This record gives sequence, structure tokens and C-alpha cells, in this order.
Amino acid sequence: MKANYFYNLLFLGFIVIFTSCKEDVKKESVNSSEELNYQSNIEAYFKSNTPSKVDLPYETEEEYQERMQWWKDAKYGMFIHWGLYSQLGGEYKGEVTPKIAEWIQNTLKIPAVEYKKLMETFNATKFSAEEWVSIAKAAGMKYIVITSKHHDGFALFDSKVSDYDVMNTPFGRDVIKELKDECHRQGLKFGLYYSHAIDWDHPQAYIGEGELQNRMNTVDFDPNDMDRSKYLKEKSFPQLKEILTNYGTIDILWFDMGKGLDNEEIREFVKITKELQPNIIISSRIGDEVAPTSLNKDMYFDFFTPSDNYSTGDQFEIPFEMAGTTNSSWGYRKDDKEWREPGFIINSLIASASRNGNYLLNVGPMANGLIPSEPVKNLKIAGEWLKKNGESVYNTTASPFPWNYNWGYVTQNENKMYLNVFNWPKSNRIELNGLLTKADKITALGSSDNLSFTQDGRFLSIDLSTVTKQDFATPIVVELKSAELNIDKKISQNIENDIRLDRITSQYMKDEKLSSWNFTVHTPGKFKIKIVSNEKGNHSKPDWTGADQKGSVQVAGKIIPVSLTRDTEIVNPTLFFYKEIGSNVGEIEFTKKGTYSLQLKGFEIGAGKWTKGLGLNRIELVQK
Ligand code: JFZ
Repeated sequence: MKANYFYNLLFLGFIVIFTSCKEDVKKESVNSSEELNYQSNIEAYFKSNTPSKVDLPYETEEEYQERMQWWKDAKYGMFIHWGLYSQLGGEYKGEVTPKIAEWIQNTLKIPAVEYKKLMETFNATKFSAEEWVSIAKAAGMKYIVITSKHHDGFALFDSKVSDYDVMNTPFGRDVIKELKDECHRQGLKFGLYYSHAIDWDHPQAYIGEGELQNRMNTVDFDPNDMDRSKYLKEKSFPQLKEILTNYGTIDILWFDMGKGLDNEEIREFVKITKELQPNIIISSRIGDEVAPTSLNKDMYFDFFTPSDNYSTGDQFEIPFEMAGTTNSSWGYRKDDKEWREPGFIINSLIASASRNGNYLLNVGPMANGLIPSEPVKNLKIAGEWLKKNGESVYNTTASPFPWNYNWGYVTQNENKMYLNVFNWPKSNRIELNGLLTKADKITALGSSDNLSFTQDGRFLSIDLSTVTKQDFATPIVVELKSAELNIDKKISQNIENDIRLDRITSQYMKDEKLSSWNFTVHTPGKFKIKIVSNEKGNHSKPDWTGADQKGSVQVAGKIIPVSLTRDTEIVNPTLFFYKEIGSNVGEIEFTKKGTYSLQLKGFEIGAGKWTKGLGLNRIELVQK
């Protein structure tokens, strides 16, 4: 029902856009200044309330914003996946799991009686909550979220509801209690992941048919004998109450894989959670995994969790949190040495911050309680950068510009804008376009030397030639005359005379097919047209669907037939496993100054990691 409502809205949105632009070519683009305004009316989010038997506590937008403030300021957290599976490290009886290591019981179809024997050997002699929290602190992280129970059903806390818990192992210590106390002692917030729908230990934990059936334990239990309400009543609800009652303040409840639950069940989870912990913050995976591009829905959750390790430039109306791995598995995997470099970590963190999001970066400790040394080292290096440059990340808000820059990312804090330069330009100059608010003073972060700059109606252009380049990224601080920004949101040529037509997902997901831009040409000439799309799907087998489709680019009165070729590969740290593919599709000449429009036609476009169609990212017009 919820999904239908959502799609109806999408459809309505499409009709409105379609009818308003079918006649007038100039209006065809949605990328005009009025419409690309992210600070859309989020009030609707709080006022709607679908009739239901389960009443939810209610709050105003101000109350919501206040409750979210620490989380929005924090930007960066540590995710911890730890459990019985950590002993296997991705391998069982000589067989290596092809998938993420914490799924091994399900993937390798290990019978529950055998898997549960891992309880007899769980003894993390090197576990130290103090050490884990210190690692997170040194990394610059502000909160920790740990798996209190993952899909296997094993609880890392002292549970009276189920014997399948850490107290019944040789280790016999309540990990959740120790970690929670230590987090709050060292000043970090503390959250719990709880697998509320999937449970491979409970015979009644039914989720659904088809693809959902693969997520259940069908090795030991027959789906026909399952009864979800029994599972919820016997285990999920009571355990949720335990973790929300026995440990004092819990700051985040990270529900996961809630697809398959119905609305009333989801509301029940919210109700229990908010009644016991009124200030807690809830993840969107309490329900299905569809992106809420609109806020006009019941408030089941507080932040949106997009697909893991996949951030295409998304900017949503509610804050999001990108959950990512430090290698390619959540649970410890001994054969996975593909560690994320410090520069990648910093890039993902700042990319998220510049788009109204947090970054929750995972570590998978080994069974002995130690976090593998490689990610610890990488996190620490990134943490050292943050110690110097954290002002450009923490407590900031998203970039106010509806486009991206080749040189890096923008964040803002009142009248200061932070420009984190990742790709140092050969010209030693970077620009902001469309900024009409006057800049007062520009410095490199940590230095008091004024940088020289020029500002006219089009560009704020900054000379970086006197700046000492830092490792990974160099933040430049622009102090503005006012915190009330005035920005001309029409796309125009950048300082190199190129035109970058970004696809900012929150706009474009409203209609996946709509790929249309208006832009201003100031310096006429010939331009090469390059379409950039990204791979997607399963990270161990990234898929690029570009070559399967044909379409056209319509620009300046010309129709250019397009079939996509894999011409260039671009590594984008925020896409980790997935490359951006550049396709050169032709040329266009703009003979006069003025406003033009460009449309990509005929392609099936799907922005999400799992949606069908081309993962269109942007179109670049590069002056020849
Ligand atoms: C889920 C879990 O199944 C997994 O074990 C891990 O805990 C992870 C954080 O969350 O896995 C998902 C859920 C959603 C997506 C990918 C993995 N997704 O939408 O891309």
C-alpha cells in the first residue's frame, strides 16, 4: 500500500511535468532555478498520517530538526558487524562463500544445528571496548552502530528472550553493554543495528515469496509453516524492548532489510522504539529499500539509507546516510584484502556531507575481538586529515549549488563555504559559478594568508597558486558577506568553458526518463559531447548496461543518434566498486551566446543500484 501511494505520487509528478512542458521547448527542462531548490517544503512530511490501528507519537518539524541536530552535525560514524560468522571469515569446511561473509549460513546453506555450534567456540579473548572506541575516535568518527543481532539471529547482548546469545558462549560478556558504556564514556553516540525481519534461528520468521524467500532459512524451516506474527511476538518485539530498556540511552536504531513487512508491523516497530527511547533516530530500512524522493509520507524513519557503497550524486530532501564497507564485506572475511584507501574514505565522507548526508563506515572485527590492522591504519590516516581539517566537514550543511564541480566538493556553515579541492586544477584556479553573494575573504583552512580572487556575476574565481597542497584534499574557506546566499541556479559554462549537466538524483528520480537541461553559453564554439554513466548491480559483478541501448541527443536544433561505447573509465571514490563510463557521442557547435537546451531521448534510465536501465550520471560538453 505504501509503495502504491509512492508510485502514484511519482506518476502524478510526471503528469504535471509532462503537461507543463509538452508545448514550449524552452520549458522542457526541469533544471531551472526555481525547480532545483532542495529546501522544498518538508512540512508535508510531518502532517500526513495514514489511518492506522497503530498510533505513532507525533512531532513538529522543529522538534524533528532538533532531535536530528547532533546526527546531522556528526557526519561520520563507525559501523561494526560482529557475530558468530566472524569466526568463519567467509569460509566453511573449505568452501569460500561467494557473497558477503555475514550471510554465510544462508549462502552456503549451513544447517542451523551446525552453524549454532559456533557458539561453543566464540571466545574473543582480545576484545576491548576501549580499543574499538579509541579507533573510532582516532578516525574522527562521532558515533558507533553495532549489530546487536544480525540475520543469523544470534544476539551480542544478554537476552532473556532467547538463549541464542553471547552470554551462552565461552566469552560470556555483554558486548552491547561494554561498548555502550565505553562510547558514552569517550563521548561518542551509540546505536544498535537490529535485524528485525530476517532471523534464521526462528522457525516462524516469514518474509515473503520469490526473491524474498531467499532471505529466509529454508534449509531448516518450511516457509509454509512460518507465521511472522508469531516470530514478531516471540522474538523481534521482545528483544527490541530488551535492547531499548536495558542499556540506558540508545541514540540510533538501525533497522535493516524490512522489505516484506506490512505497514502496521512497521508502525509497531516505530511505536515500541519511540516509546522507549523518544529521542532515538531510526533508519529507513525499517521498511522497504525504495528511495523516498518525496517527504510526503508517514514518518516511519528519520534518515534515508540508500544502497550500500553507492552514492551517485544523490541529494535527497531528508538527510541520508551512506553505509559503506572498508573492504567488500561487512562481516570479517579473511581473503578480502581490497582495503579502501584513506583518500577514498575522505572523498566519500566529504561527498556525503556536501549532499546532506552522513557516512557510516564499516569494520568487521575478527572473532578474537581485534579489528584487522589495515582498515585501522587507513581510518587513522583519514582521521589525522580530519583532525586538521574537520571544520570543513563537521557541523556543515550541504552544498547550496545544484551542480557538482570537477575540482571537489562544497560544504557550508553559515557565512562560510568550504571548498575541498580533490582534483588540483592545472590552471591553479578554482571557481564557483552563480554565486551572487559577495565573498569577503578567502583563505586556505589553517592559514591566515588571504588568497586573491575575482568575483563578477558569473564566477568567483580563486587563485590557488600560493596554497600549500595537502594530502588527499585541501579545504579553502570562503567567508561571505552574508549567510543568506543568493545563487543564480542557471547552468552555465565553467571557467574552462565546459558545460557540466549533472543529474542530481532527488530531482531526476521523480521521473527516471526525464533527462533534460537548460544552460547558458557565454563563449560560443564547438563542443564534444560526452555521456557519463555508471556501472551498478552486484558489486562482485558490476554491470554496465550502456551498450544495450540506443537513443539520441537533441541539442541546438540537431538530433544526434547515440549508441554508447565504453570509451573512458573514471574512478569515482563514492562509487567504490563501480566505474563511471565515459562515452563520446559526437559534437555540437553553439554559434551564438544564449540559452540552449539539451535532451537525452530514447534511453531507459534507472538511477538506483538495483533498478533497470542506464545509470546516467551526467553529460559533459567539452569545448574543443
Ligand atoms: C544488509 C544486510 O543484509 C547486510 O548483511 C549488511 O548488514 C548490510 C549493512 O545491510 O544488506 C544490504 C541491504 C541493502 C542493500 C545492500 C545490502 N542495498 O540496498 O543495496
